[in-house]
Amino acid sequence: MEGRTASCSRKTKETDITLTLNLDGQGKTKIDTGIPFFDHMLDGFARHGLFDLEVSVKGDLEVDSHHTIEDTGIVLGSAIARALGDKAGIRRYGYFILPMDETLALGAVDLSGRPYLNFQAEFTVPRLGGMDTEMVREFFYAVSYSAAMNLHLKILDPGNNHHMAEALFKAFGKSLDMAVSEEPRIRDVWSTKGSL
Ligand SMILES: [Mn+2]
Repeated sequence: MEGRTASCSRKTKETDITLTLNLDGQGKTKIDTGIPFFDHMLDGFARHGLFDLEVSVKGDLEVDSHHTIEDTGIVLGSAIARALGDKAGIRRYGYFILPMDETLALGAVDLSGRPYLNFQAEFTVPRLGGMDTEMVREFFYAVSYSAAMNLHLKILDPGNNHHMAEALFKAFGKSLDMAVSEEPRIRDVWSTKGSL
């Protein structure tokens, strides 16, 4: 299936990342970041956004999870921007309220070209598997500025920390899926400025 696809790679002394994203996929994933919990989060994002996502990361996990997760966010944001191109004919805005048992998460996206993250979630454990919970925010911050998107993520009802992290990744996937989807009534870019 043809689709809006981008492949990006990035190599530094801290991480070596290759990533392929198809915005018009079917939720197929092949993810190996070296952090199984982070793989689980990226899988939830792609599977529920109906994106095809392949990610391979060799990061300095002997230090901690920081560089691996932040840099994966940078590369994912770049791939989103590249796959979107000039953003003609897309909805631009997307939102979702995602329940996960007791937990309720809100996601809202504007593919505005202006990076901004509003993140409100308070974790009560320092780590989930091999992923530091403070890296959930850092990941989405990296995605937001790298893709130049306005991203709001908020836990409306807190609960289990695994549920909160997973609900945020899935809410982001569902919101982004709506924002990148095609609006047949719009032929050009949906902005009074004429560009996004
Ligand atoms: Mn889970």
